[in-house]
Amino acid sequence: MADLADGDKDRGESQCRTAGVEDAFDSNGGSGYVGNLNHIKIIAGGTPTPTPTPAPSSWQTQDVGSVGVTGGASISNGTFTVQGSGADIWGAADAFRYVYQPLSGDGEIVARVASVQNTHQSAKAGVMIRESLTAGSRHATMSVTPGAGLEFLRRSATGGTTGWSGASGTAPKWVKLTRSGNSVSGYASNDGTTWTLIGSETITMTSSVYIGLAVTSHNNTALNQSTFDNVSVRVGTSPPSLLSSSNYALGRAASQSSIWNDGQASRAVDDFTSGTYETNTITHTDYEQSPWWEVDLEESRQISRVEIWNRTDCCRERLSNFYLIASDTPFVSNDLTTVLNQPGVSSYYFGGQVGENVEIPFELNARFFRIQLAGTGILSLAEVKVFGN
Ligand SMILES: [Ca+2]
Repeated sequence: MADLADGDKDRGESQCRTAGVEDAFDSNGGSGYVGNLNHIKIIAGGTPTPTPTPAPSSWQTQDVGSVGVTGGASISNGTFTVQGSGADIWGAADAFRYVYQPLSGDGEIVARVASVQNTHQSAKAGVMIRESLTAGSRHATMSVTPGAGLEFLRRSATGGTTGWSGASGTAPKWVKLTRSGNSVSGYASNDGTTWTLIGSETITMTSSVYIGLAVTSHNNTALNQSTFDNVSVRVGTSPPSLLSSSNYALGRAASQSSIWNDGQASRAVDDFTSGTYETNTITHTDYEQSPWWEVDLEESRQISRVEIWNRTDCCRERLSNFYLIASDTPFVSNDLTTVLNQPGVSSYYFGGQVGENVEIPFELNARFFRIQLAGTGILSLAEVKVFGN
């Protein structure tokens, strides 16, 4: 277990961090990549490397408002453990522990609140989008309490009162916040797939905000220790129908060895599985030696299977005899043999031809996924979906 990067640079806690991973942190706001910590000990099929590529965002943590006890946070195997004091997230000023990263513009955070310690029936563990790190900041929070149900909380004016929408429920519970323009919505779910809207509010925050996890004990003399898993942050706008998907590849940055006839790589992560090329949702490379397509999940994920959807209006045979390749570090070459021999790379060879689609069991932790033909040809993919458990 390792401490999260601490947003309070003055406290000098770096000596407490687990030996061997402190290089992963940069409390000066530079190249931290806490979200990639799993990577250090879980790499399938090769030699673990201690120097992973930095993820695009890093987590930081600090107390917000007048807390009675200094809080903390850590991450282990994808589980965030957050300790927070504070009277509440309520009224005109909040007091809690925040684990956050910057967000510019639209975005979304999803987490499963695995447990909420019962320091008070109205203690809170949830996801938060917040304009600033001051106590009276505008914010929206979707939280789970030990005895007061699920709460969508929001403060629309700096230093103003807190609005509330509620529903029944206890941990474990999935929670989600989406920001689209000035609209912020809070959702809850039992399974991370089917979501119920708890509340929505127009909150005019600056474009640059913070997005993350919040815990308050509702007892300012105690720390509340609560846990979260399945934490993910999406930056940018996606149609609501896409937001509840557990497909880690959806909307992520994709690339390929070449592009023919507007068959760009992003078409394989647009959630549309149509096999008809004219629907503009299928990729297409040139005819070339071992063409490839790949996607960056933005952080290392625990993966259980990959679904690959084929073009079906013609040319099904093109998607045959290929490798599915995974890595925690970027692929270094166009050359298939070089990539298969890259340290830390795992691969699955699919001999034969894909019909409409194929599901490949692929249990490992990885961030980058590539599909590469073994021979010369054209690579076309209708869709690629990467799922966890
Ligand atoms: Ca598609």
